[in-house]
Amino acid sequence: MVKGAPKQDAGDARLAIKSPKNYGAGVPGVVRALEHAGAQMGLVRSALTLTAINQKDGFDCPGCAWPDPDHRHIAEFCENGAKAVAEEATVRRVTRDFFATHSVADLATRSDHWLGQQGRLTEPMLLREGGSHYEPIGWDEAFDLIAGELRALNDPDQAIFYTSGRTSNEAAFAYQLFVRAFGTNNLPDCSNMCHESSGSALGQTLGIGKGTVTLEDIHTTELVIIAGQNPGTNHPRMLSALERTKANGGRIIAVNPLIEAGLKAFRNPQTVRGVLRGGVELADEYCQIRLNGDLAFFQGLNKLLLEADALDHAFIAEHTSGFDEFRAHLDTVEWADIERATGMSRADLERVAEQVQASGSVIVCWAMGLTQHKNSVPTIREIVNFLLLRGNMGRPGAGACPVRGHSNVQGDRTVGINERPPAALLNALDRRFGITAPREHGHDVVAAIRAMRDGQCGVFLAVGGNFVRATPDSKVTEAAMRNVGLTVHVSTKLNGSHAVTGRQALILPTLGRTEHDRTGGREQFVTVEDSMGMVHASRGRLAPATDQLRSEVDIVCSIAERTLGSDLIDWAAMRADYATIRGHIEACIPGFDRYEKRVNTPLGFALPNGPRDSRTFNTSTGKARFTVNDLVIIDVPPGHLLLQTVRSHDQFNTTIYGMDDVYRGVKAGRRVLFIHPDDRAELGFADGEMVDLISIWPGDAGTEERRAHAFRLVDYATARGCVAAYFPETNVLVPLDSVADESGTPTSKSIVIRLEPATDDPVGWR
Ligand SMILES: Nc1nc2c(c(=O)[nH]1)N[C@H]1C(S)=C(S)[C@@H](COP(=O)(O)OP(=O)(O)OC[C@H]3O[C@@H](n4cnc5c(=O)[nH]c(N)nc54)[C@H](O)[C@@H]3O)O[C@H]1N2
Ligand SMILES: Nc1nc2c(c(=O)[nH]1)N[C@H]1C(S)=C(S)[C@@H](COP(=O)(O)OP(=O)(O)OC[C@H]3O[C@@H](n4cnc5c(=O)[nH]c(N)nc54)[C@H](O)[C@@H]3O)O[C@H]1N2
Ligand SMILES: [Mo]
Repeated sequence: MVKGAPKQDAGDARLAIKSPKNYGAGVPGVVRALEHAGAQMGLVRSALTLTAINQKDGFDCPGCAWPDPDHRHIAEFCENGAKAVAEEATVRRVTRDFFATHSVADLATRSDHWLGQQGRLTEPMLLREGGSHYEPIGWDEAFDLIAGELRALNDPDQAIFYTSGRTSNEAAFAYQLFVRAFGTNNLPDCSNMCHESSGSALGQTLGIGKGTVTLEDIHTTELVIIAGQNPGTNHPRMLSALERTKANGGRIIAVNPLIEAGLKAFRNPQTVRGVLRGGVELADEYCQIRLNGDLAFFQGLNKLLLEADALDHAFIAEHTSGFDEFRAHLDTVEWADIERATGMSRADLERVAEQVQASGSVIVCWAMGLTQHKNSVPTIREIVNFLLLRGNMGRPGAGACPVRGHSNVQGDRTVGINERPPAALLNALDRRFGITAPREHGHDVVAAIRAMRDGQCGVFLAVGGNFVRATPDSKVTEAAMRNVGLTVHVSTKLNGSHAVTGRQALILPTLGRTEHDRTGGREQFVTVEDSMGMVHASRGRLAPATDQLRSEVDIVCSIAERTLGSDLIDWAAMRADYATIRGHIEACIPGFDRYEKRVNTPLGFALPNGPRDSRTFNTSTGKARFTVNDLVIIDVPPGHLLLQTVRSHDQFNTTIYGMDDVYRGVKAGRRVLFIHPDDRAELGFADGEMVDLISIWPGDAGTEERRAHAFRLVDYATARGCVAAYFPETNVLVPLDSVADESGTPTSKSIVIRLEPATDDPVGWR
């Protein structure tokens, strides 16, 4: 073990590497999930909990945002959904005694894995200015403290209000209403680090910042291209949908620098075939593209489709604008550049183009592999060009499918969590509540960190998430957070952000998705929107972790009431009955007509989607827009590599469930760097050697270097020149200023690094 590593990370001393798997899910997956659930919840409670997840009128799985099929299997639950539930339904508790024992300084040395393992938060805790430990505080006192600090600010823009995407529609609407009535649009959210690039690109080109397909479209399409996504780990239920695609005769093309087990094959634990016969092959074609090569990939395909005149001319004429400029631009893109950027040959792309031409309907799915680069917005616009060329928009089995992350991240944006709100929303809020919502745009995540760093933030409040760990440039961000007057976290579990605080800090423990919500003495439910725009109800079924917990709606409305009073907005009514909030949403946001009634059906309802429903495009030209996107190839100096930061199979973002990444063959450790054996040999390292990762970034005062210590090299099937390691350990390497053009998303999937033999320096360990 490397000197200075915190004892909780001793797991890395036992790190073992095996061969990666070549299929996803399957029986071992379920067995592992049950083991994990059993350890957290005890076996009886885990069986009950996992059954509760399967009920149509049960709670929405707090795992990912992939939609539920209409006909669920009795026993359908995915391994990682089970882990997410077990993490929340754990019987372990963090009590006031725990905080008396562990100082904040002590907590700051602990890993997120260790912090999460301590269990559920149980009562509000306050860290006083100059204090060393969190102490218990009553709810009323805590609300008064927040209200007092907010009212004492010179300017509402000195407060920042973060949201993570598990928050319900009801809590999110109340929250953004409070923040705007208070006077700011400083509403950064996890989306800024996630699908913001998709929202920007799709908004400009299609007039809606969301995907345009249904689950049925996935089942019936003739071809799905899955680019920059690892569904086997991050959206396991998508594999059952892809199994149906294949059963219906559809084909799958994977575009990914890593060979991912869950894209190659699927062993469905719920079918005899899956258990006994080795499962279904998924990807018919696996394009092992270079990191950041996707803009070139789609431009190459588009050139080939244009050359072959394999176009839907009628669709282009009737429904699109900008085709001629787009076509003229593609003539200037050179094949040599496409081959260099993708690491693929023209012949490889021709094979893909043939399959596209042979397919009457095509869907492109993508996730973080496409959204977290400097040129992510142009890349996704080029995907739109690709779909438009053959009219793959607004008809069965065709369209764009950004696969969202957090279970309600899409719903949060729909109901107003947006630092750049549309005028229509603000006008609607003004009319209904008699407020004057601010028009000036607020801070996104990166701007929020800059504001804190520069001493412009007095109060930081987060509803969910783990801001300090999820964000880039960990050291800069930690210092920024310490520069704030009061930091407040509404959380279910302890995490790294509770240990890196402002001068005063509050932890407010809240109910999770799985728990009964009897706020105001009545049975409450909440609503959420999945990745495909379906809105449905979620009802918790488990007894709350303690009777001290309050719901997010309760906490948000109580803070609002103390801060603003109730003259204009009746916060108490919203808190007493969430249907009141749904009434407000219906009045202010299009598509929620008869909300209360429609959401109380087993499948919920679909929000309107112009491109999908009627080929209507609410863009500047009133049509779907072809765009011109410049191909710029990242300059990786000799001796350097391009690093992407990914999730292991045992984590949900910053929540680390365990230390294994079974599909990639990693056991009992996380500090690994997946590298192509030829790159490793060329750089003069041995397989298994320990290295430091040093990122380089052209800052204002010359090249900045950032170092992450002690990673073990693992030979792996990754594209040449492209390496991978897990986040959040590598967030220290991502420069704050390295963001995607237009969307501002940190470039967590393309960081230029070099390797050095590991130094013994403990700085940088977590
Ligand atoms: N179990 C579990 N489920 C989750 C999460 C979790 O942490 N754990 N997180 C949730 C959240 S918030 C999100 S946003 C999603 C994330 O879901 P994913 O986007 O699948 O997550 P990542 O692990 O970031 O994987 C990125 C994938 O893109 C590939 N990739 C990276 N760069 C490129 C590139 O330049 N081009 C191409 N073509 N491919 C590239 C990587 O090799 C990898 O397969 O999952 C959600 N679901
Ligand atoms: N380098 C790198 N950085 C990344 C990414 C990457 O791929 N690479 N991915 C980015 C992406 S896609 C995302 S979405 C962000 C994620 O950023 P966040 O959403 O901020 O982070 P999470 O780790 O999902 O948040 C976990 C915490 O949420 C709290 N929590 C869980 N459930 C609830 C609940 O029901 N209510 C409340 N109030 N709190 C709850 C728990 O306290 C838990 O510790 O990270 C981003 N950061
Ligand atoms: Mo995400």
